[in-house]
Amino acid sequence: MEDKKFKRTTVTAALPYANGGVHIGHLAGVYVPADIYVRYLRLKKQEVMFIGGSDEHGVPVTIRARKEGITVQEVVDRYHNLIKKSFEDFGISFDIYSRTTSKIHNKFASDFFRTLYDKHELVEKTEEQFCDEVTGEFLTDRNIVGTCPRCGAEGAYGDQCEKCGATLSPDELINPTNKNNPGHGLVKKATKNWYLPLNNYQNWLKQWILDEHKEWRPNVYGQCKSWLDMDLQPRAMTRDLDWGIPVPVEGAEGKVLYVWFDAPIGYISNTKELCDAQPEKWGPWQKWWQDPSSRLIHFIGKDNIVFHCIVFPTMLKAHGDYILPDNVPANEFLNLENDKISTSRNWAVWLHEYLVDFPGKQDVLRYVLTANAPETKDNNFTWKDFQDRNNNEL
Ligand code: B3M
Ligand code: ZN
Repeated sequence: MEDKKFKRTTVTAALPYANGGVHIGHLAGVYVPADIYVRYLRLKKQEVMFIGGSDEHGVPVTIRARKEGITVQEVVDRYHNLIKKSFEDFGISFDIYSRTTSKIHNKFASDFFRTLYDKHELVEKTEEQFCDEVTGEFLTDRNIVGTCPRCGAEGAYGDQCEKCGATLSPDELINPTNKNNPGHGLVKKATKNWYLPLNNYQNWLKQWILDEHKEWRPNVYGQCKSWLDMDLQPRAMTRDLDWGIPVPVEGAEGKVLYVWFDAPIGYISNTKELCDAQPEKWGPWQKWWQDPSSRLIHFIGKDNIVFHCIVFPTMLKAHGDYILPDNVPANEFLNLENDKISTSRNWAVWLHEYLVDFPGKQDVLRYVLTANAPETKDNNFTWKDFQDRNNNEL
């Protein structure tokens, strides 16, 4: 991954949701490979910045708050601090690890939205959306559950059935109801939101990815291709929620920026935070995001491909001042003892617990997760394999 036309590399690692700790699946898929790459560039004396941070908006943190009976702010404070500390103790060498509830980020994301809005790059649309019949709150796809129309499983989400993997829309669910208030019925109400017209960028995306980035990993390229072979639809960049960054437009009271709009901008605002704090070391933030001699690389898990390869680049392109990712290495998933890792089922090896149970053994975990990295297919972590590799290989 080297090229004479680039002078420096801007490396991002997906921002974990601050709704729980970080587990071995996150580490193997994103943070360990990103850290290895960054350390390699530093050893080669290349100019590099490694950006991380917590994703503190979105539905997952609000669900966690309801579950634990605490405020959303308490949730994000708790998990941001936990994640930040465990990355530090584990040795993921971020140059900055900040958060999307920061003031800098709030303003940055808000200004970014306003720029797209002022350039008429966003389309205003009023649509019918599901809301709770009793409380009147609008529900995101994730907060709607019902019976899966494909496999008949109960508890399928409005966007996906976890049992059979089908992609769904809330309209397809049988007996849809509010996930957080299971007794409540749903009704539809009209609401205005602002959409990013991905359809207008489809030809450009096809050329940029399918023609100009054939070197991307097959899993990434393949997923992009299957998206781009269909007709892209405008995607709402605002939501009727009370947790998030307010939409900076008149007539948008009670609406916030879509989490997938604000979170990737977090990479940029975190860069700005670092550059503002140490200008002599890092220079202006624009150097890392707007200078064509900077190479942008996003390390992510496979479930984030569409957002980093299609949605965020379209935002950057529509804005007009930004470079685009040169590569988006995405890994497959790591299973634990042959079962899918799951935060909600608490089936995971949590980094903060590992650090307590195996003091001083950071490198053993790094080694095992690297030797067994889920690069081309889903892989499996077992304690037996961990033990064998430690005893026979290290
Ligand atoms: N927080 C999803 C995830 O943790 C999301 C990534 C944001 S990266 C800008 O998988
Ligand atoms: Zn199903």
